[in-house]
Amino acid sequence: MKSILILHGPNLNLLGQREPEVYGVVTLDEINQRLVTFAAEHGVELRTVQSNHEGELIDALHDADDWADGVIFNPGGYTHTSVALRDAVAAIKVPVVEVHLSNIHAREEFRRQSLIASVCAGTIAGFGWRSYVLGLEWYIGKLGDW
Ligand code: CA2
Repeated sequence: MKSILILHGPNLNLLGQREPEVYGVVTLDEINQRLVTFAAEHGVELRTVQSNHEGELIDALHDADDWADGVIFNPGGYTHTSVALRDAVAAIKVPVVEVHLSNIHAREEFRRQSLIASVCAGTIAGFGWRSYVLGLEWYIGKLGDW
């Protein structure tokens, strides 16, 4: 069975509780449940991790290189600041898809730059929790070779 890591960065544990106009009303647990169900329907095992700590996110990326067939990563605010996370993504062999709930290109100037994007297989932004589903669909197609 193929395995994918869903990696959520800082503050995403607050989803559904604050700023629903920007990030929606669905909680992180609900998003994870929906993704696990969708993946299982396609014969893919998911592991989900959320951390507010840069080093823990780096460790999760390094670990994923040993067991995962793909990573879907929302680096949160670190998207725009973290050379260390960029280096971690660049250092692993497993492909990483960057996802964002909001359309970072339609927001403040400082969110328009991603330090992560150029070392990822691709980026999906602006589709709420469905950004993660679109990332999964890419892996499911790729891993199933269609
Ligand atoms: O749109 C995204 O997914 C972001 O990665 C979310 C980050 C933001 O810094 C990025 O620019 C874009 C922020 C995540 C914070 O999530 C919250 C959720 C509820 C309440 C407050 C913050």
